[in-house]
Amino acid sequence: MKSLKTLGQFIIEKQTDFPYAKGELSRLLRDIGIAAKIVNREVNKAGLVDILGTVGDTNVFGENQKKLDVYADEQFIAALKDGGECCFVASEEQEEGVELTDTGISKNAKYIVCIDPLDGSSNIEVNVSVGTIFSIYRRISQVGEALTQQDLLQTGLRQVAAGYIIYGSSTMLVYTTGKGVNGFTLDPSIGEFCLSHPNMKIPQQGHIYSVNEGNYLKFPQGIKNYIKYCQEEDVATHRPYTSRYIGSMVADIHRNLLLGGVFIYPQTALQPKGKLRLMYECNPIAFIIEQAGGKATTGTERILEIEPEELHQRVPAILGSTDMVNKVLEFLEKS
Ligand code: P6P
Repeated sequence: MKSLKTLGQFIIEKQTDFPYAKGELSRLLRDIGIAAKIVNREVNKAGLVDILGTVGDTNVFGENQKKLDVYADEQFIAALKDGGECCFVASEEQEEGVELTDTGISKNAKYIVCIDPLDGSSNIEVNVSVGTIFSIYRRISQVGEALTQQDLLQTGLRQVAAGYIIYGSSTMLVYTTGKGVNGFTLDPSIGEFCLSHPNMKIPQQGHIYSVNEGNYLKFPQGIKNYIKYCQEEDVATHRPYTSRYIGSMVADIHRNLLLGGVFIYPQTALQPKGKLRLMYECNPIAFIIEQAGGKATTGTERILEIEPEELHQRVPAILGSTDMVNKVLEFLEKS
């Protein structure tokens, strides 16, 4: 009988990876896992009108019905506040971010969390997998000092941990602390995330390309040429390239991580910086992909090396199997 290893046990076991750690990062990851279970419960109920009602209604408990992404944002912020290890949360749902140091137990907290609490939430009403993406930094300023822009706008290389939760046919938490990528599947019968995908590695080559081809006419010529290459390659080598695009970044990335593939959200004429956010979509996913042996670039620079200029900035993204990302770069360079 294979032994069951829960997320909590795994985090404690891996604490030795950080000789100076005093357990704060372990507790922070635990807090994220707790919020993920709470959000998972509500995401799985979404659509059951008699329980959740629609936005603006009051639910059976008489509470005003919130949009699920607002609900998720509140749950993650509450869990981070109660856990006491996080001093600031930058969230897709919060224009300015939330400082937690004024709440007693967090005043000595040294971690900053950037989070997209429910990415792809527009897919909920059509029952498509959605996700949470998180990125963790250590504050640069001293505990007790005021937080600075330097604390909040660190390059992706300075992440101490990053991960995502995918609320799909099963709910999984996938994360890295820079020592590889591990995946945990929620076992609802015991309410625990259990290690199901140890040491995840993305295949060097794949045959899945993920891009919103509805934007094709607005793509840079190199991206258009790459898409045509995938289709022609199909005929020449009879190795079918498959276009798979869910419109939920976590779901597309998770599939490509397991099977191999490349996810592309380039700049377009209408979105010159692309659509995806650097701090809480591209940096954490880039950390995961690189730790799994893949590559993550904007098309001109490594995503993890970008010097952020503002909390919600957008960047173009080409992420996934190294050979496929390099092929996209080849077409971009040629054009
Ligand atoms: P489009 C969801 O809104 C999201 O931020 C990502 O999860 C997803 O990959 C992307 O946008 C989809 O964008 O323009 O293709 O609908």
